[in-house]
Amino acid sequence: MSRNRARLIGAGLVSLAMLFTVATIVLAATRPGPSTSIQIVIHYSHFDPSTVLVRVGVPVTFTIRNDDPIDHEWIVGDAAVQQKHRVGTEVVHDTLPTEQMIPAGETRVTTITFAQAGTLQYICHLPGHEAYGMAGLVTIR
Ligand SMILES: [Cu+2]
Repeated sequence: MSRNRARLIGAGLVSLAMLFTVATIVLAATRPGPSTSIQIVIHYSHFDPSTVLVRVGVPVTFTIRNDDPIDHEWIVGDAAVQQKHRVGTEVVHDTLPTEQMIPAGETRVTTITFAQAGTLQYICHLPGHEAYGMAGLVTIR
């Protein structure tokens, strides 16, 4: 390999490395980090956003706004909790911060501290809503 060719390849590798560095910085700047304050908007029977990222042990305040003309609920929990509500007959949930009823056009604010890393779902269990796609995911890190 000629010295010039080797120099060209070297310059190319440096450029590539710089490109990756820039790409990594841009990604880091645009990727949303764990939040302590999250707004979830309900519209057309969907949660927006449908994925949120939070930290273990740090209180997170959720503001859930129902823009629909019908009632919804927001139940956060593991598979067992979701199954209980999926088949359950409990109509009113108003005692747990992780179980909110949000009447049409209203907003509810609740603060939750997630004790363990992992993922939990949030689902509206009013008839047909989960099947329609009214579900989201909390990732706890
Ligand atoms: Cu719903």
